[in-house]
Amino acid sequence: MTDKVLGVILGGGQGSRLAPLTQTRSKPAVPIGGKYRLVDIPISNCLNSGIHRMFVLTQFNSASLNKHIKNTYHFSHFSSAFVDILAAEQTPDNPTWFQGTADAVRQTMHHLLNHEFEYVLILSGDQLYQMDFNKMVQAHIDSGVQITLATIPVNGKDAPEFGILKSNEQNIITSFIEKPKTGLEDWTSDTGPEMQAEGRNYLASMGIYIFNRDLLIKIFAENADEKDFGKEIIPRMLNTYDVLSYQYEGYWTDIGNISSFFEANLGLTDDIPKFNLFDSHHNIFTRARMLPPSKILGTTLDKTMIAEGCILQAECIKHTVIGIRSRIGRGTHIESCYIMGSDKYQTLDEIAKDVEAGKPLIGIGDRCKIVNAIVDKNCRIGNDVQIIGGSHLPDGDHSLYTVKDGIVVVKKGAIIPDGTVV
Ligand code: ADQ
Ligand code: ADP
Repeated sequence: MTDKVLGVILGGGQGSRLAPLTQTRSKPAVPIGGKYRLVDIPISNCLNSGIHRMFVLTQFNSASLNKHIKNTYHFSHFSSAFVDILAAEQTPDNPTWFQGTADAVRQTMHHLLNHEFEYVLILSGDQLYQMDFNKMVQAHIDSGVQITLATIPVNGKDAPEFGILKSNEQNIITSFIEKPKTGLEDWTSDTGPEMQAEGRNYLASMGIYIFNRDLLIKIFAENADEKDFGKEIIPRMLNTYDVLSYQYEGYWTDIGNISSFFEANLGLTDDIPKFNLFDSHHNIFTRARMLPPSKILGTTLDKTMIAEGCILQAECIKHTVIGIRSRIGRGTHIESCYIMGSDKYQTLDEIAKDVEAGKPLIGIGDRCKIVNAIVDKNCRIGNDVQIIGGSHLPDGDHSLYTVKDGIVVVKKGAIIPDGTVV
């Protein structure tokens, strides 16, 4: 059945809500969980569900995204599987970038139609979840509809962030409103006793859609000005077609901004994380790197996930995700951080030269204290540096770091001199 499905992953608009992590890379390439990239999540969900053909639509085509996809997703010559990136391209008909989610699919439709498929599964690139799409495709086919929307119960605080809908007893959507700012009380649904007990009384769109191929072609031909699925296409389709609500109740979170990205990463260190990387039925795939095991010298570790190839001499690391090839010096304390790691090790020669020139080495130096921070890749943090995020810090963008919601984000490749205090 999933042979008939083509996956389309919306890799992101400008990614401004994830800046500065998206300053030099496209959103799907943002590193998550110490060794993965955001795009690995929807791709892994597709592969685990038997959907082996997919496109990643992205606003700009970064070298790192290409390299990651090319080096990670290899399939047998005898299979039809592929993961291809389609970046916004100028053509005589389309002089502009993608103008929204639907416009991204419309502009790339000629590439999609080169493949045989009956259903297209449209996914967001910035969500953390482990979902079996087989069940959703089966529900779509069984109900005989031409459009299905994955939905999830949410509480009143979160509801204004999402498309909110109501459905009838057959789960056919009767009304839909994109991100309602007022009048929420009219939008409650019967989400079932378990969800209601958690106060989750609103049915939200997960931004995951199945369309029948022919219908999607027709929609794009007839509605050339509609740029967005949530704002335009879905609300209008309800008048003409039956749109099924496929209710999902597993863990799902949108990681569109710095604070949700930070929480999603630190959440991986929980005793039983809601997003479970240790679940062998829902593997998250990524690039296999030939890195040595991590080496730890005298560090006290608690609630910490450490990727491969690290050298840790720190005093203490708590509630933190440490990414590949991280190097952390003696006497350093790290708490509630996501340290992304680096792309390479320095040679002994390079280290000697940097020491002579008084330049901090790649990694984090000695006697530092870093709390509530994201440290992007390839940073050089000197000795005796203090970076303490928290609600006392005002939001703002500085040359080496940005503060958002009290979280300090040290920019990729930043060189933070010895003794700096943030
Ligand atoms: P949002 O997530 O706010 O709401 P949007 O910002 O349009 O919607 O993004 C959806 C996905 O498409 C994201 O992965 C985003 O990165 C990507 N995307 C956005 N613009 C793009 C572009 N120009 N090119 C390529 N990719 C692009 C949507 C729905 C809501 C629903 C939420 C659930 O509109 O109804 O509740 O998703 O998260
Ligand atoms: P990002 O993770 O920030 O998107 P890239 O993916 O572009 O960055 O860079 C990661 C890859 O680039 C690594 O796999 C590494 O092989 C290579 N790379 C980056 N910088 C260097 C460097 N200074 N020396 C060698 N390889 C590098």
